Amino acid sequence: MPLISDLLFEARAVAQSLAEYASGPHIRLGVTGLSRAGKTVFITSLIEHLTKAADPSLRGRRSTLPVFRVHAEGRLIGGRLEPQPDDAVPRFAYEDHIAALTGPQRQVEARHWPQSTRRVSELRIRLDFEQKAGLRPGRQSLAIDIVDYPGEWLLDLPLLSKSFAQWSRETFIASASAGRAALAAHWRGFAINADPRAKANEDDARRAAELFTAYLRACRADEYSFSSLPPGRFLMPGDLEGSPALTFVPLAIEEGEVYPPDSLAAMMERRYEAYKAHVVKPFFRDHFSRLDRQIVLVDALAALNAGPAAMRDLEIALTDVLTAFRAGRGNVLTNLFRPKIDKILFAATKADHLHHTSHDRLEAILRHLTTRAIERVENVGAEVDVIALAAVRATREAKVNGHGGPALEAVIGTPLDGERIGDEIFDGKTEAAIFPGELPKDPQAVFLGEPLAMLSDEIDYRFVRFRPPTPVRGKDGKPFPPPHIRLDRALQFLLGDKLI
Ligand SMILES: Nc1nc2c(ncn2[C@@H]2O[C@H](COP(=O)(O)OP(=O)(O)OP(=O)(O)O)[C@@H](O)[C@H]2O)c(=O)[nH]1
Ligand SMILES: [Mg+2]
Repeated sequence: MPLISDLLFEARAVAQSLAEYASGPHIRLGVTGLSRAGKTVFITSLIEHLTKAADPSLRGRRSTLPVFRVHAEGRLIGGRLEPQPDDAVPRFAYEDHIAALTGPQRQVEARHWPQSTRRVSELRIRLDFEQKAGLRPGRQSLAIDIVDYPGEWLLDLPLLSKSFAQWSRETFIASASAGRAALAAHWRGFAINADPRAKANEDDARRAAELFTAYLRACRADEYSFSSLPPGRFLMPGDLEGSPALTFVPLAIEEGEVYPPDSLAAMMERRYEAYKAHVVKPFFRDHFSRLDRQIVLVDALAALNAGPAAMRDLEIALTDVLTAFRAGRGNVLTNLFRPKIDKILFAATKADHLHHTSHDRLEAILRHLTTRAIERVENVGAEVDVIALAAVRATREAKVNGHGGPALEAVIGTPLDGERIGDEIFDGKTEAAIFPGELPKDPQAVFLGEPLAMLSDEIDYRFVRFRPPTPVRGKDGKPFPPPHIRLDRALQFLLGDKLI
């Protein structure tokens, strides 16, 4: 039987749809990805390009979105921000983020990447455009609601169909894998000694949750870069920071066994079920179910750098993500929400760390991952594509003479303060030529053998983080939209068919 809260949601959803219908054509675009994947930078750059693409003061510059047809065909009249329709959701802080990326005028040294974000946010942009001749001619407009939400929350969906015992068992098995066992040792040591039948005690529960969260956090660190680490709120708590809703851990219990109501096992199970009912479900119902299009940003370079175990884990995470998109199409969640997403783009971000000769290879690696994930999920029910992009290009390319050897393909940028290669430590002010090395031709190679850093004998793979590019400003001091790689292709896939 549907819950009253679900019925209320239905009623609200109908009212919302009517309101949206009244405001003309619109689309809800979800932007997600695990922490640091590049969501904030992507949305900021996208808005910067869409609001300035047709700006008359920037006319005369070569189009920076040649593959985005509505713009390339000269039909884009303009893009402007509008108040978003959801008063209860924080607004995406676009102005703060673009100010961070460019820095104040004449203070280019102040430019920096935007702050990490921790919760859902939203922004509406309206595009005015000329319809294509032959169709209903004349001016048209499309409202695009962009929703930024943590990918960690998406990976919680499989929990809804798992009992506490089943989730516990799977979490223990995953934590015993070769890549994770050492990171899990502390928590497992504690968990093995915890008696599920013992009387529940809040101090023990809190201590166990701290150890479990420390294990998840260690798995996420750069050198391991694991992706599949539910429950999502343990790493990305949003509004639940410090809340007792996050004080539960998996326990070594038997499926079907009954534990006394005041036992540790019963308390943990209650909290696990509460997490599903009061955290996971509302997120899917209130945010996810309303999306029309989705881009999933993936920091594939971080996983490549960390090695095959991280790549295999990324594949599991992508499979779970795809399962979420398919949800409602004939499984337990049918009553909860019906996703309407008809296009999903998986995007490997930060492609500017690589020379362009490797961009297609990065795309091929992500395609390989998603194809395998799609095979497992079967029938995603949406068109899926894959891209390698840089929303903000922080490097340029050059050939640099090797010492006596052939010229090497390098990328040039300003490494962040404190980044290092070997003994060299960068100061955040000086440009450097970095030889990123080539990605392997065969995408399968990255799932086997050594971390990418060891794949190439001739050049070792080098990965440093760069500062944002120095902004170029027009005569009026306004910064031009930042350089990018394939952002226009992403826009065409996600929005192109709504702008003809
Ligand atoms: N070179 C380069 N670096 C990027 C790009 N996009 C993101 N980054 C780097 O990745 C970091 C994280 O980007 P964000 O956009 O903040 O990532 P996020 O997914 O919003 O991260 P959270 O808010 O922490 O979940 C930035 O601080 C940059 O260092 C890009 O296009 N090029
Ligand atoms: Mg962010």
